[in-house]
Amino acid sequence: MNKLILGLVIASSLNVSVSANEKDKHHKSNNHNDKVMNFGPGDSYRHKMKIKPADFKKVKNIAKAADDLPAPLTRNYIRKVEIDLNAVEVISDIAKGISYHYWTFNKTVPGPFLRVREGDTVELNLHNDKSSSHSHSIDLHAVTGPGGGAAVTEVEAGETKTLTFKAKTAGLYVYHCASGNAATHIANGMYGLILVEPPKGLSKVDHEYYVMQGELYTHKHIGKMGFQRFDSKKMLKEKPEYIVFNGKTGALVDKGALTATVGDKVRIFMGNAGVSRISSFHVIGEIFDTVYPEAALSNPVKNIQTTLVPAGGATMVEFQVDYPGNYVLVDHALARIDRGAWGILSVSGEEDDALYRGETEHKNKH
Ligand SMILES: [Cu+2]
Repeated sequence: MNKLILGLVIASSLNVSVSANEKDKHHKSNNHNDKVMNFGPGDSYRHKMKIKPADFKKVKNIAKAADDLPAPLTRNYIRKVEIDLNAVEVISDIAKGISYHYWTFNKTVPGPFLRVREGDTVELNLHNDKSSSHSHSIDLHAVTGPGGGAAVTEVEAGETKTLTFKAKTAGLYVYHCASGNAATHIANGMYGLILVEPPKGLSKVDHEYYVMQGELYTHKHIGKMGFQRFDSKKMLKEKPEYIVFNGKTGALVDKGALTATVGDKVRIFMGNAGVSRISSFHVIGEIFDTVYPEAALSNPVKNIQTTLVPAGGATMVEFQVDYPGNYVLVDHALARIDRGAWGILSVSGEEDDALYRGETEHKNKH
């Protein structure tokens, strides 16, 4: 395949036109006089939005709750599943006093956890809210076909389109907006996970949780108060100001913490939206009994400390909790916890001295 054809195929799979008209339509507020080149298909990363925060809906808490996901499927047959997703741009807080123009599926980051069975036919209706400043689309990594669905779901503000696909392969997959510039749409919050359960389902556990790592590229440095604009140059340099679990700093702390009781089996569906950083997922004070590397459900491995989650990938981890206390979920590239990449699993129950105990020097003298 020559270079030109390859470029067009990529552009069409991202469902973005390379024509000047189309670019103008999607990026009315961009400054196209800048002569800086970029080499990707479709719209430029040089995204200079000038929005009025007052024009968008406010969302009090952008974070998707870690326990907000559908229960395991109980049926043993395939069926047609209908899913409605809304692309909605909102204003919400990265941290107290630091607000941002998030682009979302259904007003949370990550978007809804989708759960279907291998062999199901999925009819996905994507609606773009009339207030949106951009067109949006969806690419589900569970889909086999051009753009993972993005080629048929590019929706302008106020529009709805339907993608029908067969969930042919069990696994845990990332979905995200793929409208040009795709990295920009992901960085602004348009991502989530879809689980395609194998025919026999997953093993029974006491708790399932939904966690996704993502990055925020704000124009001012981390901690700067006030409304923060998206900074496309920082994104190109792969230098996020915030790296967070479930959309914002502190999303999985205090009331957002994951919970369990000693003896419980816990499963975490963990995805990484990126757009740049690979996550080294770890729970401090725990060993994963079972990890499904890169979320390949057929190839579990045992007794893992830290597992990689690629940008645009996922993993599934399972472990029994044996001792009460707070266990910290992290990206073990640990400087990132200061950018927000951490959460808490709070375990209640009986202490087991044989498993873990602390003794002070004072105690030892008696
Ligand atoms: Cu989008």
